[in-house]
Amino acid sequence: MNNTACPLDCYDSCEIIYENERIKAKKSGHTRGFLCPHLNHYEKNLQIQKPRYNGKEISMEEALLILKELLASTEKNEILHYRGSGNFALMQEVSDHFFASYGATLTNGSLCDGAGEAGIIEGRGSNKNMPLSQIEKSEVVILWGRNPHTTSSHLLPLLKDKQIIVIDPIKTKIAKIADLYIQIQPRGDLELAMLLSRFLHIEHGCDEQFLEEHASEAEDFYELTQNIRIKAVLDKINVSLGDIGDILAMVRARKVAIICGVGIQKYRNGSEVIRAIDAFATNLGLFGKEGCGVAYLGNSREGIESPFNTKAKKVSKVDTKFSDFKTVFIQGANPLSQMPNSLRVASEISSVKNVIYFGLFENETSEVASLVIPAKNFLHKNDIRTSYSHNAMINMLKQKDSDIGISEYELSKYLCNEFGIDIKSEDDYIKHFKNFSVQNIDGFYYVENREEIPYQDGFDTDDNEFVFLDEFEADQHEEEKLFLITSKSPKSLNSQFDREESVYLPSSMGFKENDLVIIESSVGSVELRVKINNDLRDDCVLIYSGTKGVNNLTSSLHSYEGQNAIFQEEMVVVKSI
Ligand SMILES: Nc1nc2c(c(=O)[nH]1)N[C@H]1C(S)=C(S)[C@@H](COP(=O)(O)OP(=O)(O)OC[C@H]3O[C@@H](n4cnc5c(=O)[nH]c(N)nc54)[C@H](O)[C@@H]3O)O[C@H]1N2
Ligand SMILES: Nc1nc2c(c(=O)[nH]1)N[C@H]1C(S)=C(S)[C@@H](COP(=O)(O)OP(=O)(O)OC[C@H]3O[C@@H](n4cnc5c(=O)[nH]c(N)nc54)[C@H](O)[C@@H]3O)O[C@H]1N2
Ligand code: SF4
Ligand SMILES: [Mo]
Repeated sequence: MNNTACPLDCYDSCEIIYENERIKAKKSGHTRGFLCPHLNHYEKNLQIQKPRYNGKEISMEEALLILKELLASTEKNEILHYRGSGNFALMQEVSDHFFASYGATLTNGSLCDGAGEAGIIEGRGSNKNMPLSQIEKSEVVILWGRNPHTTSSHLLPLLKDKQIIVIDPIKTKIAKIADLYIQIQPRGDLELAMLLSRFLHIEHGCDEQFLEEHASEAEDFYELTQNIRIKAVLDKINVSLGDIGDILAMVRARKVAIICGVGIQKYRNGSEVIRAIDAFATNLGLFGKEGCGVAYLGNSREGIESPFNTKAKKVSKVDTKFSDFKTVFIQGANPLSQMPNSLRVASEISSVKNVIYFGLFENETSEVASLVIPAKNFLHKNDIRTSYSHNAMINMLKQKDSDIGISEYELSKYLCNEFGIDIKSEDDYIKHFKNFSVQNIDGFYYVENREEIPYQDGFDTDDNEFVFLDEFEADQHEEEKLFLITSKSPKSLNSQFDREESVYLPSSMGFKENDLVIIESSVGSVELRVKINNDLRDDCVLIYSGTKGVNNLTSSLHSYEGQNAIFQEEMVVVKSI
């Protein structure tokens, strides 16, 4: 069998055929015969070849023995297991099973979508995603802080022949071909969403029957939207009354898909932003109907029970106090680059006695680890995965043997055996996951019992009604500073692959290509060379995720809801050096 799937943390979760030593896209299904550059060049990336301890190369047997000894010589409450999303497949969690059963500490919270998810759950009672098959049936698509050419290219074929609205401070590729583009001021989305609901109400455009059945508090929410001073707010966020009129004219009485990304929720009030967008969708009556809905990052585990023991003490993965631990095992993550406030993280990690890195590639974290254990890549191990944008469950069969690295299962099995903890066979776990899927007439496997059209029977809240925001915090930021946008690069997947090295500035700021500048926030600073990008607003600075030093600038505070990182809360200044 030569079928597998891309393992990366990406909306698309593409299906792959491995043939004649080449990675190819599956022609049928949502993958549609093409992959992105990450997978097209995957095997050219240099993986860590051998384990090492204190800088010296050792064998895998020696590495496992040292790992066992480091764990055995640490008090259990001084061991932390920090797992990231370098590989998004389900078997990656098997190491949680060992560490939780052993008595170590795990992490909770999110560096990614947690604020938005919290807002969605507060409003709807659950985070069921609008699947691709429904987006395909829509007539109008609003891409709200989502950059499909970079982060979900398999959406693009579905957008053909639809009316497109883009709301994004950066004039992205999709913005350039949109029917309507709003170059909104960053963090203006909450107020825009509320004003859209307000004007929809004024124009008698709300779906009254839907509101009566599923959202009886809509009138109170309308009153809340009246607290916004229209002219002052529209001027501030750079949206005109004409824009509001145009959006409403395009969406009224149509099948509308609102596709949101993580950009809109990288702020302390991130949950409120998505909840306000959900409220607008509710006023339009977009839930439970064919071709309508809100797509975000759905819960990829919805409807699947974990076979692993993950009951453990947990600490936040956003502001982790690494120095509370003597031994930290880092898997599939590069916290020294990807966590907020990198200088804090570096100083915390420097006081950990044993830093163990279990990953594929060298990076800031492998550099400081005393024990480095190479993982196997997805072609060399069995796994199975789901997605946060569609409902397929895809088996990931091992394609070939390799002498390099160890799989998460083999490493966990070794540790479980050494410490007397029960662990089932790899096959049993994969079968367990498969049991939550069913084959459709199209031949593909899908997670069972997921609603094709979510919320057809009402919302999942206690009384099945949508719960509107009943208060909100108006945006306040330092007017004299610039917005930091830190979104995803086409060349890297966060800190994997070809990482960016520049800061992108509009030419209106007066810097020239290749100038060396220092970017400062109240948290820290970073020096980078300039690239000019006039798709940016005059008040925006873009530094992609994965750029070394970008998180020197970001704060390790949490979002108010959802324990999420807030990568765009800090404002910045740029100075020549
Ligand atoms: N090539 C590539 N693909 C990836 C990744 C990668 O690193 N590289 N990472 C993967 C991961 S982990 C994730 S979570 C997803 C995320 O994928 P997306 O959800 O697309 O996330 P971002 O690129 O962070 O942001 C998307 C858009 O939000 C806009 N934005 C920023 N701030 C605001 C704002 O205040 N308001 C509005 N309206 N828009 C704003 C940005 O300009 C950007 O165009 O992508 C996945 N796919
Ligand atoms: N400034 C800024 N910071 C951000 C973001 C942002 O947009 N801007 N985005 C945030 C988001 S959305 C996310 S999801 C996080 C992601 O942050 P992380 O979860 O830290 O992800 P990566 O940077 O992709 O690092 C993953 C590491 O996983 C390892 N890896 C890959 N495959 C495997 C495998 O099969 N097994 C093992 N054991 N290891 C493997 C690789 O060596 C790689 O270095 O970053 C967050 N940080
Ligand atoms: S689009 Fe996403 S899932 Fe598909 S190959 Fe690229 S990274 Fe993997
Ligand atoms: Mo993410």
